[in-house]
Amino acid sequence: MLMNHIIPFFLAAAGDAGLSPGMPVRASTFATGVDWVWDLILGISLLFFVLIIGLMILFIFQYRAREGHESAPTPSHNTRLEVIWTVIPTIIVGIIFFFGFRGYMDMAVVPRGAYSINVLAQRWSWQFQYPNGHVDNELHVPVDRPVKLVMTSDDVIHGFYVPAFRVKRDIVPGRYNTTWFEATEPGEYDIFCAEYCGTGHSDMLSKVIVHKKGDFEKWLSEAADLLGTMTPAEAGEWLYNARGCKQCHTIDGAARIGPTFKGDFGTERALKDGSKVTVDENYIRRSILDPQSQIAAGFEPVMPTYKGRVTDEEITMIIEFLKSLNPESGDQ
Ligand code: HEC
Ligand SMILES: [Cu+2]
Repeated sequence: MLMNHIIPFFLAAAGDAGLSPGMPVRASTFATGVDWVWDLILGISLLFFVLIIGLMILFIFQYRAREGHESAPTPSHNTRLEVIWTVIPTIIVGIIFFFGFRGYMDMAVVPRGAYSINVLAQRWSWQFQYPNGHVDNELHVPVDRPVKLVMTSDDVIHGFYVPAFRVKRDIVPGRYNTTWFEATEPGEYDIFCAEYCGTGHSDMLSKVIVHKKGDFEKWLSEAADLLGTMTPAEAGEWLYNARGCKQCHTIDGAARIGPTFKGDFGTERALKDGSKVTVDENYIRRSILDPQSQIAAGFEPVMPTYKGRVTDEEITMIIEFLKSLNPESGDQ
């Protein structure tokens, strides 16, 4: 009765915007339920706000000190009143708990047969790995199908947050956290990191792309051999963007968290321990696989290792891309 008639009735009455017109679009099966609890709590709060402030203002006038009015002795106890103001809030809190817990359980229990995607969060980018091995920095999903995310972090705590889906879950290093959703509207939606994770936190953005029926499979099979359709340097550039290198490095000459790659290849690099190396293929390879072994002077040792996360072929592509940023190196 409650589930099938009363709630839908109130939702319809509240209209699409609900009580809070500023809410993001609703693009997953969770959105309606979450908004309903939100509106319920907001509605109750508004009701009591108006009631309490209204009575307060009324009483200020009605019971103000006046000539010829003696104040009555204050009653010390009123059992009926105290029972009422204990029982009513308890019922209200119980109702809020009921809906909140129901929604929580819905979100916590992944339906059978959900499509599983691995998520790796690292300072300050996202990597989504699909069942066929393709790794992307954007999350592509099919519409109208439950999608399960198995998420872990490489460094600190991050938070996977898609407002349009009303989905938010912490990602903790050293363990897997899962969440799921079912997108209902094809389109593009924002992904934010919802856990302050350092300098680049506010840049830790990505997108969910919800594909129309049938388009997802097409995208996935094309994406799997995307790199094969490019020149090595182009593929390297794609990897540079997709693997999160650009969150710490630049290709325009400005130093960020790490050195810029503009004009870097073939030059001398001073290391923290006082020695010097030439930025060549082997140095780049070693920087990617074992970044702590040679720290560039003037920088902090914060680069994560990419061991096991990029193939030798991909490293070669990245090297080709970095080479192309210094035409003077004579290695073209
Ligand atoms: C969290 C930030 C961060 C990310 C992400 C990152 N790096 Fe780095 N990188 C650094 C820092 C800081 C240094 C300098 C300190 C050092 O040598 O470890 C560095 C150094 C390097 C160097 C040595 C450059 C030189 O001129 O000495 C190379 C090459 C490199 N990174 C490549 C990459 C590639 C390729 C990726 C992506 C696959 C990447 N980095 C991702 C922070 C990062
Ligand atoms: Cu983060």
